Amino acid sequence: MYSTAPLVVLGLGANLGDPVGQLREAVRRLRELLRVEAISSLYRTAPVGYAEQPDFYNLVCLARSALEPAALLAETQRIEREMGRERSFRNAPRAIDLDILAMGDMVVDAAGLTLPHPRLHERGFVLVPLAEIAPGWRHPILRRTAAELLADAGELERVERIQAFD
Ligand code: PH2
Ligand code: MG
Ligand code: MG
Repeated sequence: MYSTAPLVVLGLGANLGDPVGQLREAVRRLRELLRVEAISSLYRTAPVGYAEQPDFYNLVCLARSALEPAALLAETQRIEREMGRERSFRNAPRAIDLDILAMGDMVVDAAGLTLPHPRLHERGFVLVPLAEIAPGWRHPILRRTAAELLADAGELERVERIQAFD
């Protein structure tokens, strides 16, 4: 048992419909599920991977949860489903995407969930908001902080801060 529930890092993204409204609704639902401790600013970001799609709106959320990784994944997938997420192809546009990026210093390699997220250190839409709210957060495998990962990441996609989220 943890005396304090592990720190969960969640990445949220949307680029269909009313992306900002959907991010607000997703955060509202996350607050029912776990103890949200910090939310980054809202960012508008160029799509990574499949480029022929609208810009994304992204943010990162820090929370505490005693749920096991598989249980938390089931809950985040339920929220995605309830919010009308349709799964088509990898990196496709989406109404809402809730990614578990890390849970404490857990290292998990299971079907459907890899922790920490294998590409988080390459993505501006994760590193910029994460370094904003938790510059000293340390990657459980790379042992580098969010600020160090951002400084070392080289050229990243366009990431534009829009506004404080709440
Ligand atoms: N999510 C992806 C693929 N590409 N690009 C940006 N800018 N933001 C995202 O959230 C994102 C992406 C897969 O989930
Ligand atoms: Mg994603
Ligand atoms: Mg996802």
